[in-house]
Amino acid sequence: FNEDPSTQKRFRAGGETQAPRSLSTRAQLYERVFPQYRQPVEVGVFSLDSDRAFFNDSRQLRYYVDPGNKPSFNLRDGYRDRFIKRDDGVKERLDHILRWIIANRSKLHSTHTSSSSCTLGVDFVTWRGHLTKLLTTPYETQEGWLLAVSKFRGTLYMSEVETEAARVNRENRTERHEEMMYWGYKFEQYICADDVNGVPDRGGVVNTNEAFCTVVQTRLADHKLLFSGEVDCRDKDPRAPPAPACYVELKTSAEICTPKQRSNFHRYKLLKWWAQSFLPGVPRIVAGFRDHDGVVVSVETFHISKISQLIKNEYNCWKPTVCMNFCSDFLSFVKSVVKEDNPRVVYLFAWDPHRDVTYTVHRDSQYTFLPDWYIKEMAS
Ligand code: 0WD
Ligand code: CA
Repeated sequence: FNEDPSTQKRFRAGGETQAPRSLSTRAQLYERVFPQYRQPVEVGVFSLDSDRAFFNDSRQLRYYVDPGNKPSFNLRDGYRDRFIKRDDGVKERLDHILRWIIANRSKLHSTHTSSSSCTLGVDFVTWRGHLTKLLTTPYETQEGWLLAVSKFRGTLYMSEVETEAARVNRENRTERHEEMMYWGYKFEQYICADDVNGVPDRGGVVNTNEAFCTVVQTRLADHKLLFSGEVDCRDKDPRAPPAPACYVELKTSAEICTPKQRSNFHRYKLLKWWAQSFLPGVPRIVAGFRDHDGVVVSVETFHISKISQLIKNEYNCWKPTVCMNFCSDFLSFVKSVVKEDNPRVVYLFAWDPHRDVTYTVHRDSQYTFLPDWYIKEMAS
């Protein structure tokens, strides 16, 4: 925390407290022992169907079918005629997770809280993707973020707000970029079967509304976390370990031809891949390396537990401990700032590369994100 007392603010909410004004993101400040990160436990799952409707079950779970090392996948196939793209202008915020919480409230109470019956028994509720952004922040030089936080019945809900820059990028993507975003989903279709004994249907429609999500509970230092993340597929062997250890993350990336490309892959891409899968305890990533024409030239498996070894030869490379300590300190910062328990009040945490994290407070504004149906349901 920035300890300059001249810039500290005082808050009046449930007693007087002093909260720091900002948080540094300089990597060196977070080089200390790895914080406690409890083995993530899957506490539930949910599915979103082809119309983006929520189901409290695993109907969208798919099964991994080994493609071998040198498959012939054309990722461009179907882009024009067999692709239904989710409208990414629609902001769903935490809604699907909140639906899951309502459907599974009793489960959360009985297994994870001992006393108070009106709280969820967790400090933070968020998407895994938001935590991934926090983990990579000390090394990020391109894109900033905005995270809206509201406290409701003792739990801090954290939901991303699209930055102005991200909106401009989204609304001005090139045709090439639009198509390349499809390639990752097409790769999933080549690898995944809908049924445990089935085979992938490469002639089917790719519909990015469909999703299978795991809900996990864990603890980072003294922060109890409940978050959800989308899972691509699972090991189809019934003897595979229980979730999340049976899950497989699928990725595509440009083929690596030069030492410079290999170094960039280690320094930038593996950081994001590691952070995303480490958080929910997904143990492996299967990556398809593709050429400029969207043809997969090789497939490689990355074990999350081996990634930190793999990158150690890179000069000035990222460190998992920095990512986790920064995230832990950010969550402490949020706890110290967000004092008013009121779903209509949003504390907006903002970060731009080469800057500190700062925040502003908003009452009954465009940023309020906890829906009335959730507030009502929790009150009953
Ligand atoms: O509206 C938003 N700003 C967001 C919505 C941001 C983050 C997530 N979401 C929602 C989406 O509904 C999606 O179903 O959360 C779900 C995924 O959550 P997550 O697992 O926390 O997100 P993340 O780890 O960033 O992404 C996991 C996968 C991606 O796979 P790759 O391999 O590309 O990392 O979820 C997909 C994508 O396949 N995905 C999305 N799908 C639909 N809409 C989105 C999105 N906005 N973001 C990622
Ligand atoms: Ca993926």
